Amino acid sequence: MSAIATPTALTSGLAFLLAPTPAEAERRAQVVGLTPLGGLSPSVPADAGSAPWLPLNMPLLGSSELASQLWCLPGPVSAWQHSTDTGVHLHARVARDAQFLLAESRVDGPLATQARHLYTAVLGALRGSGHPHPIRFWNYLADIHGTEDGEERYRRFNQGRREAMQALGCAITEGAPAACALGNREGRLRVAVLSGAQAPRAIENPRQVSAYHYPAQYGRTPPVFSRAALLPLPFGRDLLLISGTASIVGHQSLHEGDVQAQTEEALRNIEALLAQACAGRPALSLSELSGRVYVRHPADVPRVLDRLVARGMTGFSVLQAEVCRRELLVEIEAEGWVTHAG
Ligand code: 3EB
Repeated sequence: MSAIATPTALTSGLAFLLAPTPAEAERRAQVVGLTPLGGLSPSVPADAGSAPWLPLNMPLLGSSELASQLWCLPGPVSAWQHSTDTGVHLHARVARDAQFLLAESRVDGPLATQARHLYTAVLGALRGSGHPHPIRFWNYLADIHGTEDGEERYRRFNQGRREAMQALGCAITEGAPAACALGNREGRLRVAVLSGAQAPRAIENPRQVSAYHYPAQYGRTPPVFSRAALLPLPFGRDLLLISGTASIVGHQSLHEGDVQAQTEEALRNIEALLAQACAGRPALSLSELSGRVYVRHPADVPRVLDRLVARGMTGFSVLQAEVCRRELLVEIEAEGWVTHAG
């Protein structure tokens, strides 16, 4: 018996594939009869494939085996592209139950303005589609610790994002989508979003202050994201999308300078989210997750991998990126399948 009454499940299922390259991911989707919606990859060659792919523009530190993530659905998809007069390029693929949309800022100018225009365009496009509810955002910006208008660029991004979400009537506290935000090496602000006809269940971490309630010491405008999103799917299992998770307890960064302790703390945070997501259902363990680990310093990779492997976490690819607080050395994002009680 399914314990979930609301939100309503997608009817056709949503899945993701992990593969070494975008082209290989699309090939594997075809082999199993799934239609590509769109994906993320450390780099995206010109002959990547047909789906929209977001280039992470960050070095891969280790195996490429699982580095390209492709979201897929059974059944047909349609595609559209559009450029707005505020310099936002949108590229989407739409299926019956879900939509994957890439947005790229193609203008210079203040990051807060770019973020506001980009989120306004994205949320406007979602609203006009049959898939108005954002489930999961991926955010990538260059020079994340740089200063602009007297404030760190990540904080300027937070301002633009929140202004747009608020103006368009999106949830900016409880019910916000899951997300990550990382610093990469390329100039353009790039965002991907997975959206659906139904809002997912937003999950918070009892060990952490909700990010949308962070005090002003982390910026005048708090970030807008939930710690995880649980998306009801058919066939007896739901998709858990865990936001970027770091060594933060309460609202404070812990274990400054100790990457192994930071990794352990991030894993405790993920375990707390698994407990929330699986309450009343079969437990899900760290070893059943896949995802990405963002490491600030390449030299730290062996120490991070040591902690992951100790927990049986072999489904992760490791990338070099700047996590949004300077003292944070590692951030982990993950996906997993929560089975219904049975
Ligand atoms: C944190 O917990 C670490 O701004 O969208 C994680 C996930 C982080 C998402 C975002 C930021 C974001 O605050 C940083």
